[in-house]
Amino acid sequence: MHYSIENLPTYRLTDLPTYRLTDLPTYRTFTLMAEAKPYIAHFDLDSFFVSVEIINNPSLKGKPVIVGGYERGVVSTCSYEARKYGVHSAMPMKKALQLCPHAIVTHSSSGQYSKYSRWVTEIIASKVPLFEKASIDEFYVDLSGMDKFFGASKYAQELRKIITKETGLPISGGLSSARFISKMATNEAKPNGFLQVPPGKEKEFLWPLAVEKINGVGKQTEQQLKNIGLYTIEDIAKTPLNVLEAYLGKWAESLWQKSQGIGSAEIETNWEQKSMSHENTFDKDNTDISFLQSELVRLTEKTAYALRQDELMTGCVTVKIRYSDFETTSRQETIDYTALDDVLIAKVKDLFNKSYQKGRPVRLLGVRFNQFIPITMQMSLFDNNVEKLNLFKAVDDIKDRFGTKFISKAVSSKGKDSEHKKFTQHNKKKEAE
Ligand code: TTP
Ligand code: MG
Ligand code: MG
Repeated sequence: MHYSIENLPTYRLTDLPTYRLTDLPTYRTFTLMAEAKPYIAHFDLDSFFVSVEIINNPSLKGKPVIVGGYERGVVSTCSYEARKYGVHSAMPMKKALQLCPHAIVTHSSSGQYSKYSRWVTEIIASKVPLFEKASIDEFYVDLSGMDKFFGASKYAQELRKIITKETGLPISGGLSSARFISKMATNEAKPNGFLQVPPGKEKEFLWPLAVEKINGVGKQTEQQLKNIGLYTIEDIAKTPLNVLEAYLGKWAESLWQKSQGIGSAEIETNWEQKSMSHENTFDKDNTDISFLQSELVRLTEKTAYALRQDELMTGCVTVKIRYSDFETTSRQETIDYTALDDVLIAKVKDLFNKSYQKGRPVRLLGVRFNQFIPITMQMSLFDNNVEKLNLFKAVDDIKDRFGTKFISKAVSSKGKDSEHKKFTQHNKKKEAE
């Protein structure tokens, strides 16, 4: 039988027993003989927000496009054409437009990004048994058990093709024995490429690369490393660990290990099941709507605070109501990924209004979030959400110091319309040129 990714049965993660070659008791004996290594693939959509914008407006294809906030905002992402001018994510918009004055600035509702993100997730879930959604546009896939049948590299590449064919989004990928190497391979392969680092070739791939290419090496560490003359990953690998420790402290060991090509091959499989919730049973059963609503706000703020503490956004909200006779209803809806109190409070109130039977005394209310992904700062640009998120985080810091009791928030979106107008004008001018 010829297997191809097209004729595989479709199955869901949850339908399958979880297996992994490394979990099997016989594995250790097997490794001694065959040096079997895990096959971890990493995939990341290319210039994700821009690619979604291009699907909605194909005339943007091939042009320098920036998705970002308004004047005080920053670049969320930009097309590879704009990257040639030095524009990149998180750059102030003003600077980006100085570098690339003819760029087309665009924005969209985060709903589109969440929708496409979920679509890609579903395709991956239907084709592989073990995967992890690592961010809005990024996935780790364990192909260790598969390589015997299909060839892990062929499988990974076919998966990319299917994703692009079905959704229209370009995606790059990397394959190796460790998560961080696969992610770095993806970065090297971008845009629209694939790179395998075969077992045993890890150092060959890593050593010529600049130190800042290692995931987690930020500007500060990069500078520290360069100050002591370490520019490439090979330089790190050839520095004795104790010397590195003297400069970098604790972080030195994992960095040094990475420079040797050693890193985790674990896939987080329970990310789909994770949830956060708060509920409250009242001293006295209650029918007062304004009291119940204020409780919902309190429970939502508490849960959203926990969400932001873990740097997560949620994609699904559940409201639980238990009536005085113990009858319990739960209503759940998927939403665009968010970590914003006001968005979550509105959804929680909406779910409550849809399911509460007026007049019935309530004994307990509960709010639950699940479907988490790491926070993407510049989600949903229309509502100045970066500013809002930063505001909520600032309030969170005060809560950390003084406790949650004394704090309440006020959110303003002042100035949004005039800034919107300015950028619409910027684009109009560009189109006319
Ligand atoms: P990335 O995968 O980091 O970047 P990208 O997909 O735009 O480009 P590529 O992967 O080809 O290098 O982020 C995914 C999306 O997350 C991105 O399209 C927009 C959003 N994002 C922000 O809003 N702010 C940021 O600072 C970053 C890095 C990403
Ligand atoms: Mg991406
Ligand atoms: Mg990404």
